[in-house]
Amino acid sequence: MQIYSKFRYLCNSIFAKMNREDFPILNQQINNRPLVYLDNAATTQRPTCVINSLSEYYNTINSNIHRGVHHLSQLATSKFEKSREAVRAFINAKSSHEIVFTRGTTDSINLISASYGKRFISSGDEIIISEMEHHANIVPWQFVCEERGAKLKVIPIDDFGVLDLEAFRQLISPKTKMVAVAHVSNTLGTINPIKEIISIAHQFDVPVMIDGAQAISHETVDVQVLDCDFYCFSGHKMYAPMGVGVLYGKEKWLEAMPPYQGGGEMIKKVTFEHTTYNELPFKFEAGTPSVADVLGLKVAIDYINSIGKPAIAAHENELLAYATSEMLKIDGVRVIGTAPHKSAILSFLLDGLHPYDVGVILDQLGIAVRTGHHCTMPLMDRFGIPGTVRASFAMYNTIEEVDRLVEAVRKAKMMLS
Ligand code: C6P
Repeated sequence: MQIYSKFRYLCNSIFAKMNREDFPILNQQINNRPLVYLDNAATTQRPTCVINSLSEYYNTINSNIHRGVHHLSQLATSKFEKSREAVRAFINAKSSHEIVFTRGTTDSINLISASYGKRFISSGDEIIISEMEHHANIVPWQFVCEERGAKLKVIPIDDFGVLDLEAFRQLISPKTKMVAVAHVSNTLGTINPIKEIISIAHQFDVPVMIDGAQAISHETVDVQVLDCDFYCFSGHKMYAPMGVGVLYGKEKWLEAMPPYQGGGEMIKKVTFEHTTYNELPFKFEAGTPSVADVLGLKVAIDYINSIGKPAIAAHENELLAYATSEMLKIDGVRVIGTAPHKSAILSFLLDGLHPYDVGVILDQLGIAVRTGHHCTMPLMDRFGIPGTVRASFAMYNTIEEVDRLVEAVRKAKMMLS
């Protein structure tokens, strides 16, 4: 508390409490204690307006889209396309044709890697990722490498969890056909210098795909300013329903890439001899999408905009700074991920204790954190650790909850040592 004035503490609490009222799930007891939900990097909770939008859709609109002349189908279609426009504006894409709805980040990256790989990657080519990538931004590229005879190259990181840009400059070459990196690391919280990475890659005419899963609810994302070629994210990490994600792609790439899946909606004309494909973005949206979730995504975007991303980020940064300084006061705590530019993620270990055991005690005390490798096994190998305990913050978390976390970690240490 010394470095946090009472005034800042109070302001932080008021901001979180105003938001908390919108999230009914937070108002419950887990193991006889008020829930402290600090697993927001895995999935955020949904505000009432998003939850209500789902039942409203099924109660009053439910219909398939782009198919019917009847009223409900037209209503659903028009709302679906309004969501696309809301996403376009949210990330400032040039055109709504560049917004493809998917099931989530994993689905978006698989779409890009399979489709781009088929058209643009051949034997001897190279794909660059980083040492801090989530499995969703490793394995799909390994598939491509295996299929096309290409090679995966990895940008190393330093002990703070910062990308080695010099090493990146050395890795990129005329053989490079794609650079795919996270905007924010889900395990370390590092905010990567993606604008610089994109600019370096573009000097070699190499496109860049950004995995924005952990950035989208914290960072202001402007795909035109970034000049990224692809940007992927999931709705469920930004207060929207599970089951919807976004792939942004520059029109020139999406036009040049072949469809990912075949089926209804992605075609223009089908005969047994030959099929032609629909225009963007429908070429990449085969089959019936999760309409209710897509509509819910717009409600979540409106909700975030009504609070303001900069205000949300400022609040979370305050929580992160406070949590980090309080946690480091505990003997034997080691923070994994100490980059100067970090988002709302605090990964740590307690000397000699397995993260899983710590997580179980925290759960008994009503605190939800994630433990383990966080789908970043190569990163765990880099640090020579089995996993971490990860607390991740959102707009509704309070300083008091950080105090509860720190107190619980002290208790876990006492019980397990
Ligand atoms: N990370 C976490 O607890 P999906 O599952 O498709 O919505 O998102 C995958 C994904 C891709 N990239 C990054 C950087 C991510 O953090 C995630 C999801 C969650 O860290 C669940 S493993």
